[in-house]
Amino acid sequence: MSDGIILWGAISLRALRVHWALQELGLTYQFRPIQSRTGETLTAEYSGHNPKQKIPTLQDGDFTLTESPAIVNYLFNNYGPNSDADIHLPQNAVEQARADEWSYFAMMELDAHSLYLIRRHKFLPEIYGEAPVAVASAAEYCLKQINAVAPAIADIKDYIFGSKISAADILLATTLDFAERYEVELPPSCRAYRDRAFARPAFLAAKQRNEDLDAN
Ligand SMILES: N[C@@H](CCC(=O)N[C@@H](CS)C(=O)NCC(=O)O)C(=O)O
Repeated sequence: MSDGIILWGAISLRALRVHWALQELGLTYQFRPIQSRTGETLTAEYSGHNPKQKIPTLQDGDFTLTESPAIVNYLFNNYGPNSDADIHLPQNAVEQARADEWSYFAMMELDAHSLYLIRRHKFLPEIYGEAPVAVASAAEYCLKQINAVAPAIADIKDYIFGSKISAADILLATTLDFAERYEVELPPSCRAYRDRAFARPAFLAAKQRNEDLDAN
């Protein structure tokens, strides 16, 4: 018996990515507003859904999926083709490759290599320990990577594929915002791109739901 779509994960930027995809697609979903570092990801029930004990996790009927970029792409690819949503799905191998290039850049070069390290060792030292040299190096690396793509982002008219937002835009815009939160200064083109994406009604609805701890 399917319960429809259930999203586990509140407050976190990575859960916000999934809320945003769901809102862009106009999908109805239940929300389990559990947070990291509260013990809520450690329960037997949640560990059964996500043994990594992290948020977000998506349940779609009997299908359970973790990793925010995988979830965002699944939602676009599974529900996008038959929806009225104003979104872009890659139309051929070249477009898919371009989407992958931006997505892996955001997830690997920014999120995993540098931003998560800054997050853990500068903003959560009581849990992960202080590592000032690693933090400074990660911030420098992150800024170098962002500056390298700033001209390409300046050439983006609205979104990566034109006037319609794609899954890759959700990953890129949220990760650029992540960088600014962690004190990596965004070039003007990146800030403008992030601000444009974050002004979308679907983003604003997603942000509100991500922060609604009384929800279900
Ligand atoms: N690669 C994962 C990372 C998930 C992740 O690290 N989530 C954080 C919140 S943003 C978390 O659950 N942290 C709790 C912990 O590390 O114990 C994704 O993108 O979904």
